[in-house]
Amino acid sequence: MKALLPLSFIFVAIAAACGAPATPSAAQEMRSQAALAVHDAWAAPTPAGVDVAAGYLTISNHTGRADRLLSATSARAQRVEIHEMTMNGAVMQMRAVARVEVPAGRDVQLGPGGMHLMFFGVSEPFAEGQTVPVRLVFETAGAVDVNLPVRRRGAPSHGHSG
Ligand SMILES: [Cu+2]
Repeated sequence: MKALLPLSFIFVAIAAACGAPATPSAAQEMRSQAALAVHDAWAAPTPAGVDVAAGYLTISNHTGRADRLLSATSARAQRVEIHEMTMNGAVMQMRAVARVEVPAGRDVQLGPGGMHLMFFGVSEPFAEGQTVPVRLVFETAGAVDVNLPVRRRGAPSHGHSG
């Protein structure tokens, strides 16, 4: 993703120089259609003394083929797991999943009450206003780096006992 940035700047610079509105060019449009996009990413702030945190994001698969999210890592945590909330009777439980299927042409949401990223070994609490860097590793797309802004949500965040 980072390697694409200079090209974007050039497009914007050219558009600005020509007095044209800075809309995506056809070339950019094609490129984004052939990529895996991550958006609506965020992480919940963590209270002091809590060393686990949850992160959320949506993956849009604009490629023509299915992909899989295999793992995630972050410099802000010792490890990151992909979790899923499930109902066991009336009790909501969480379990780690080995992968997340991302079908072609579909959006897969990791959101509160469903799948999420779980950060373990968070030494410095996630504070509002910070961004948490996360590297997602997909089977086909490879590594995708995203930044999760830390912000609050209306609903209570779920806890973790261990
Ligand atoms: Cu969890």
